[in-house]
Amino acid sequence: MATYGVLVCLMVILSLISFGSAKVYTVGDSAGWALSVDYTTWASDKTFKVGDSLVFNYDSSHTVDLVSSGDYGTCKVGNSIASYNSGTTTISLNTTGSQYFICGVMGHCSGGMKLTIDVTSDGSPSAAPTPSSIVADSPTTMPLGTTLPPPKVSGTSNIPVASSSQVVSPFVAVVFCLVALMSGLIVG
Ligand SMILES: [Cu+2]
Repeated sequence: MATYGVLVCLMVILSLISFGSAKVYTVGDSAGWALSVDYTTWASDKTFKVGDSLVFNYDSSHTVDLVSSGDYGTCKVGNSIASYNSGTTTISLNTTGSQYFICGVMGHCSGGMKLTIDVTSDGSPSAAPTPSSIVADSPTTMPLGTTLPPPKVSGTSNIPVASSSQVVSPFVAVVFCLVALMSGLIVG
């Protein structure tokens, strides 16, 4: 009986953990890495963290060049730190700080093919100040709906149940599951 509850809890925990960890961002979404895309706008609503990655999709008329801040500002080509032209380039974000990408084809950077992102450390709550509607809704999708225990179980009323933080939510769910299991409330 209780085995089913344990399995459900483990699945919920694993899905929440994977949801809250590394993300893969396709630069420009379906438009890819191309002229006529505003990458400042594209990046403006995203929070990049260490462990995330960028995927550039582009045709053979473009390249992806990792450049310095100065070369980014002046759209200087031919001085890149690294340059890619395979058509599909995945950049792993391994360090915090700003990163600068331009297209190395003359005129394309000034034509808009330039992207800068700010990479923050993984697990930094202050990096995601905006309310997260997706994460806040996830617990309601648990297949436990009707058997979900009330917040106040075994004197754990100090758990920040209503937190909107992307970092805290999975943790709360994990604690919920553990508390529920230990209390024998989830019996499948
Ligand atoms: Cu280009």
